[in-house]
Amino acid sequence: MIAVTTLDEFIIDRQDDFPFATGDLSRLLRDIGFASKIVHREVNMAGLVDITGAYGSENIQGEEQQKLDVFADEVFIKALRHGGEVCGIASEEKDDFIAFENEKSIQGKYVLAMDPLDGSSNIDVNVSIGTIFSIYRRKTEAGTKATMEDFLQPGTEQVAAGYVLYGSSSMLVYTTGSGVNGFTLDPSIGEFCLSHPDMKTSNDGKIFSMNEGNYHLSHKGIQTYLDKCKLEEKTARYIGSLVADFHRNLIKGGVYLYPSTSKARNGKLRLLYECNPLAFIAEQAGGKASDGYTRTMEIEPTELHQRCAYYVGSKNMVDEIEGLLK
Ligand code: AHM
Ligand code: MG
Repeated sequence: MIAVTTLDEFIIDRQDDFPFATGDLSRLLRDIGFASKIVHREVNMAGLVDITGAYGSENIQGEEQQKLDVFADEVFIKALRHGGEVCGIASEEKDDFIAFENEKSIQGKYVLAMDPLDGSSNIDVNVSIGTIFSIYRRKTEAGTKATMEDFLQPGTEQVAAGYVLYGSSSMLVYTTGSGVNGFTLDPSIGEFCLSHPDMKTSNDGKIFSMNEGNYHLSHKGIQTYLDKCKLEEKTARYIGSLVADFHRNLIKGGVYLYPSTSKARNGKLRLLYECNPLAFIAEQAGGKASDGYTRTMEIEPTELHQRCAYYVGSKNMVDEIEGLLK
């Protein structure tokens, strides 16, 4: 028999790294692992059952919601409400945050921000999609309802963050601030198994990932950077699914760019649900994340669905972009 470390075993082993840990964070991470297995199952059935396609409603950003977005949102909320470790959830799919009122959850020490299914425009065409999550310690007293103050914390306050990639195989990657570890789902036993221990990204990379349809709408500095990448014969890779683009670049070395444009002054991606969690992972793997001027995790959020320009990946590549934006 081959020795494998499952996600649950790993989380329990790591709990001993935190003195005075009560196990709540460990339980929360396990709840996320469980919920993502259900989403994985559904994503894999997407072509078979009547679940693909539009759900017929729009979310707060005015984007059409897909059925699987709604499904994933509900699965995570249910699992976390049941778990009782978080007192509230902010989701990219919901206009406002949810403050749990049940007896157990109101005592929860944490809040969670998530994009339950990122890249959902890719669902119908069988391209990888993902879940992104970010966990903060609450600011308000346990036993009271969560408030906006609990969610509007800078990324530096994250206690854990991660993503699940539903791709050629499904993977869960997370950090609690002491390195990054990746787990691949073995569907035959229904367990995430440690496959990528202590993930590190290289300081330089060959890959640049941007929707170049936005080239002419972007800052001169970004245009210069893209031109330079081409002159240096770097590799262009853009899936249009942030989790998948980020994951590839993390492993192979590269940079992902979603700049502000003349049409979208703050870019497209959301600080709380997408940028901060992946910034935490990038930094923990030795990379960097920035809006071109400020370290992503130091941006003070003022609203839940705040957007920001985003450059993330290999450190020297992000440094170079920052230099060109000056
Ligand atoms: P979503 O949260 O509505 O799915 O949007 C986020 C996605 C990212 O996954 C992806 O990197 C980006 O939007 C692609 O945007 P564009 O189509 O403008 O290139
Ligand atoms: Mg998204």
